[in-house]
Order: sequence, then structure tokens, then C-alpha cells
Amino acid sequence: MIQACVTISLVEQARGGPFVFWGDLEIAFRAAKQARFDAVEIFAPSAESLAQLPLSGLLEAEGLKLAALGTGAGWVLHRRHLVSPQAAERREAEAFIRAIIDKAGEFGAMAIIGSMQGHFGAEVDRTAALAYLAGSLDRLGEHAGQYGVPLLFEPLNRYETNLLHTLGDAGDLLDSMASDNVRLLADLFHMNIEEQDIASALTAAAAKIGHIHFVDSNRHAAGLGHLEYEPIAAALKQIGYSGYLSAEALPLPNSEQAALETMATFRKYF
Ligand code: LER
Ligand code: MN
Repeated sequence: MIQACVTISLVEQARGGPFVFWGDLEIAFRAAKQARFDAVEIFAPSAESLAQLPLSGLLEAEGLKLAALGTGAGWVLHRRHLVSPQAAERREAEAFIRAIIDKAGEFGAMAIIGSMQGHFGAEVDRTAALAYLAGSLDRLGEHAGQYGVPLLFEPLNRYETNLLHTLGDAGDLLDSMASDNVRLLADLFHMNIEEQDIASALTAAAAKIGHIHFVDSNRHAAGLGHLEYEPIAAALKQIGYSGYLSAEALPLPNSEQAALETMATFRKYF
């Protein structure tokens, strides 16, 4: 059964980013529950910062599951990524992600590699960058395996990375790797920019999809843009997708409205 999830950002420096709830975890959890989400996805400054929070108590109090933890703060706060020209920086990026995988693992939740994939440039060409990325995904995917969860890799649109933009290309990288414990995060906003046809791309990547960012064409809540959800829902039902649809949307017109609009669209199509 497909379940509904909603994003919460605890990273002040990411203001303006596509997260439905911001700041206070207790308030966000209560609002998520009220809007009838099943789970939350948290974007936090670090694994250490999460360790300071009464996460399990709060999840239990609201009857919510932790679906996933983002790792992008390694880029936003520290400018580290997995294909940096400096070996020491690549190691730091991997260590940052590994700690978040460990924290997520305590909750049976997945970690997401989005902006931590980085980008190639003058010092590291595309081939070398993809080799670094595959190496890291291999190691981190195996690391996540001990918790019985896959590692999530998210292809981003061309304005956010120059590495891999479509589910097909990202899936080819996964196929080339030793680990079979990395899955794709299909973000409907990125797909709307990069895929020829969203429903066909979802169908073609079927078995590789581990998580979905549920959002509209303009990064507003699902229902507030021009995506057509009917073919997307039909494709997900046809492939038997049984993970989360996680609202990764701008908090517009405000967090509560974005959450309610997402759930109205979720109920209409799923
Ligand atoms: C940002 O565009 C996004 O989709 C995130 O999930 C990646 O870190
Ligand atoms: Mn996303």
C-alpha cells in the first residue's frame, strides 16, 4: 500500500528550499498527524544534531513513522560532496552520509543522497566523477544493508547537478555497481523537467524505485501546479509500488495549506 509522508527541515540555512514543515519538530509532527500523513522525512543539520532530539518519543506520541533522512546538509552547510577533486573531502562527505545512514537505521528508515552527489568540473571529468559516485554508492549501499533498508539515490534536474538527470541514466549507474542495495528516489519535480514521459519512466524503472518525492511541476504542493497525476497514479499502481509518496514541496501559501493540499491530491489519486 502506498503511504503518505511529509518533509520537515531543521536546517535554517536551507530556507527557501522545498520542505513543507520547518523548525520545530514537535509542532511539525503534530501538524503532520493532523493532516493524516503516515510518516515524516527529515532534513537535519547532521546525525549528531538528530541524536540530541527526542525523535523516538515524538514519533511514538504522534503515531508517525520515520521514512527517510536527507543528507544534503553536508553540501548546504559544509560544501562537501561525493565527487570532489580532493580525496579528503570525498571521505568527509562519505563519513557525513554514513553517520546519517546509522541514525536512520535505528528507525528502519532510509537515507537519501541528493545534492551530496555533487557535480563534475575542470578537475574531475564526468567519467571520473561517475566512478567516484558509483564507488561511494556501493560502499554506502552495503553499509545501509545492515539495517535492512536500501540507500536512496536521487537523480536531480540539470540546474542542480550535471551528473545524472533521469531515472534511466541513474538506473544504468546502479546496474553497473556491485551493491544491489541502492534504489532510486523519483522526484516528480525533477522528472517533470527531465523525463520525456513521467509515467513511462516510472514504469521502466519499476523495480529500482525506493521512494518518491510527491510534488507538483512548480515545486508547490501536489495539486497546485500542472502535473497530471492520473497517469502517474496508474503507472505506480500497475508496477505495484508500495513505498511512500513524500511531500517535498515549498511551504506555500503556508505549511499547513501545503500539507492539506498534498493530502487532498493523495486521496484523490491513490
Ligand atoms: C532538491 O531539488 C531535491 O529534490 C532534494 O530532494 C535533493 O537533495
Ligand atoms: Mn527531491
